[in-house]
Amino acid sequence: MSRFSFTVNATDGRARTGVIDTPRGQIRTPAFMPVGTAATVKAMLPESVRATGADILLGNTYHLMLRPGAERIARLGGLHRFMNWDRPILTDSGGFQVMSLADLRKLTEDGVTFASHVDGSRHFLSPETSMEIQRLLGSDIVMAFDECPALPATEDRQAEAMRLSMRWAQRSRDAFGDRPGHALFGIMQGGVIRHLREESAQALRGIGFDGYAIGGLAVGEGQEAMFGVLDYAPELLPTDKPRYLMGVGKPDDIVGAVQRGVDMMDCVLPSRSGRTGQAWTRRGQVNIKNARHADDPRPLDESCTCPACRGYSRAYLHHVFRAQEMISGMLLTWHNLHYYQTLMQGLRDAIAAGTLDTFVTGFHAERQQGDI
Ligand code: PRF
Ligand code: ZN
Repeated sequence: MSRFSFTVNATDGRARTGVIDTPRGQIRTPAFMPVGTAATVKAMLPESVRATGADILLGNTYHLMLRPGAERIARLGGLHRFMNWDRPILTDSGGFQVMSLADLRKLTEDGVTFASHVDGSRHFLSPETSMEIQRLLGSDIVMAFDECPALPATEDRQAEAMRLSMRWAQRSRDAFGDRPGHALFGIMQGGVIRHLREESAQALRGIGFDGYAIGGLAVGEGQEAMFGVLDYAPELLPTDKPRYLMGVGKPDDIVGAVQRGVDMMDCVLPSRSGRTGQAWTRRGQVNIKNARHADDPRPLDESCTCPACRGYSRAYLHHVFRAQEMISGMLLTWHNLHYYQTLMQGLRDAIAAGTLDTFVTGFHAERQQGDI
């Protein structure tokens, strides 16, 4: 029996709900993965992240290799022990972050050299070094090393990046080897061009992975174009393996992606926007720094059971944000992650009950009403 497996328990249209079993615990799908880039979900204790309902976190090869270093984390017992999170961790492979964060990048067939955004030091990432770093971290779900071009890009550019990513996917597979209990996910590229997505899916299926990510979306194409790709891309991938949409998204992006057959997602949005005074509720987005909250004794959302909504008024959240108190980021991040996980549970329950359409109609209707 394999120690990493995926079971689909119910489907509703193209949407699926199920469970990924790993040696570190179950991941209920569709799953939202909070981002713990630098071995922390910023402003949250791991037990608090768990209390919001998260089954798995995302970590970043790029950040951790630069600081504090993968060898050091390995010596200290691995990333789970280091950050005190004993459930599953998925790590991104680094290429995407190099392209958005590093300086002096040089891309070749072999890999990418770059200067650290932390201290300017020179580094090299390739399929082989990325697999080694993710092994040292002790990641449960390892991502193949890929290249994701920003959109808009010419068709030639999108084709070239996709084909390089597919050669790198084979090298990632070879370098990963056989590691029982650990999974390797391939990443589909191909931008917004259908025949490139088809070619990419074909290449990945030929190599064979434990799961399949859809990369190269939410990079500037807009929701309509993203949904356009998601109308066919998930079905190009094996039905019996998890499908992971990388770096998505806003609540309505998540709902649309799940409707189209996506099983996993991650995004910095709930945690990052919590620290900039943005809250997400079932009635839409709330900017807590707005003066209209200064005297408001009501919670962010009276139906929310998170600590921020059970114990604090909008007036308090407004005050601590304005005063730049640390509790501001803590409470808003907790609320946002709680909201995201509540949404995921709602989606899972609706798919299981065969009532996803009704759920989605209700989701949009509540948002349409606007904030209280
Ligand atoms: N590839 C990798 N990580 C990613 C992406 C990708 O295409 C994206 C695109 N939204 C986010 N994170 N490796
Ligand atoms: Zn709340």
